Amino acid sequence: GDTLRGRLLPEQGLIQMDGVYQFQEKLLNAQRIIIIGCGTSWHAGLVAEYIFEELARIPVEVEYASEFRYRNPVITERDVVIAISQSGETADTLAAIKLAKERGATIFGICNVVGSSIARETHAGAYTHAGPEIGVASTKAFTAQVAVLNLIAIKLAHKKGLLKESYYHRLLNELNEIPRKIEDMLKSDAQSRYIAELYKDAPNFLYLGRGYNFPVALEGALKLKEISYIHAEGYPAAEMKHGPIALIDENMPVVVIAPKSGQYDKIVSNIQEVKAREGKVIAIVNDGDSEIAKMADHVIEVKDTMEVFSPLLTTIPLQLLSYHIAVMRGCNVDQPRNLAKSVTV
Ligand code: F1P
Repeated sequence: GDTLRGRLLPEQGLIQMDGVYQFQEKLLNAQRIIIIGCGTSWHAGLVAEYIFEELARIPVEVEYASEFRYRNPVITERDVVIAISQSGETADTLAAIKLAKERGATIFGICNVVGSSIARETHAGAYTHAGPEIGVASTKAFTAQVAVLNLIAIKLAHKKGLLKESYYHRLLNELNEIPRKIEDMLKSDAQSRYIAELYKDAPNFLYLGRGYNFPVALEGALKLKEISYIHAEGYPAAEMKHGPIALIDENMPVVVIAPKSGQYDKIVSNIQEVKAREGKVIAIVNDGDSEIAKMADHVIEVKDTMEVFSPLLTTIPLQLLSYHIAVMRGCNVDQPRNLAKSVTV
C-alpha cells in the first residue's frame, strides 16, 4: 500500500510493521540513520547500510553498540537510531540506546523477543518473530533482521518516490519468494556436509565477500568461530591485497561469497588471486555458475535472487558449513563454550 504498514513472510512467522508505520515521518526526515548492535546483529546492520543507501538514499552509519556506548558521539534530534538485537537484553546495546536517547535521537528497535528490555526502551520498533533461537548463536534471527531492514528500506524508498512502481512490486514479490528458496536450500545440505568433512581440521579459515556480501563474510567467519572454535576472519574481498593475502597458502581454506552481482568480475579476479597462491577456494555461487566452478575447489550453489536480497540466501550455506564442522568436531552447537545467549553484563 502507500504506507509503511505491511506484513511479510507468512511461512516464517509474521514481521509486524505497524511500529514502522507510526514512525515513518521520523525515518523519512532522518538526516542520518545510526544502526547499532553486537555480534550477528551488527552484521545485519552492515547489510542494511548497503540497502538503505542504495534504495532509500539516507546516509547510514553502523556501529558496534559496545563501542558507541563509551564514545562521545555527535547525535542530533534529526538522527534516527536503529537498535538491533535478537534477545533484546544485550547490555551494550541497551546502554548505547540510553545514551542516544539522552542526546535527543529517536530510537527504533528490531528485536526478536517480545517485551524485552530493548523493546521497552525504544520509541517504536518492529518484531522479527523469527521464533525462539534454540542455540546461543544467532542464525534465523539474522535472516529475519535483514528481511525487516530490507522491507523498511523498500517502503521508505517507495514513499520517497525513488522506486519505479514496477521495480517496487518486483522487490516485494521477490522478498516473498525468499522463505521458499531458503527452505529448498536447507533440504539440500549434502555439499556443505561434504566440504565440512574435508576441512574440519583446518586451523584457520578466511571468508571474502564484496558489497552486500561483505557483511555475510563477517557473519560466516563469526558463526565458525562461535560454534566450531576455529579461527576465522571475514574481509571485504577488495581488502585482501592490503594484508590477508599474506596468509594464503595451500593450507588456507578461503570461502568466497560470489553470487551474480555488479562486482562479479571483481570477485572472479579475487578467486584467481587466491588460486595463484594455492589457497583452497570454497565458492558460494548461483545455481549453474560454470565460470567459477572451473576455478574453485568446491562450489555451493544458492538460488538466484535480486542483488539486494542475496545475503538472505548466501548466509544459509555458511551457517550449515559451520554447523556440520562443529558437529564433526564434537562441539556443542547449541551451547558453545564461553558464550551466553543474552550478554547482560
Ligand atoms: C548479540 C550477540 C549474538 C551472538 C551471541 C552473543 O546478541 O553478539 O549475535 O550470536 O549470542 O550475543 P543480540 O543482541 O542480538 O541478542
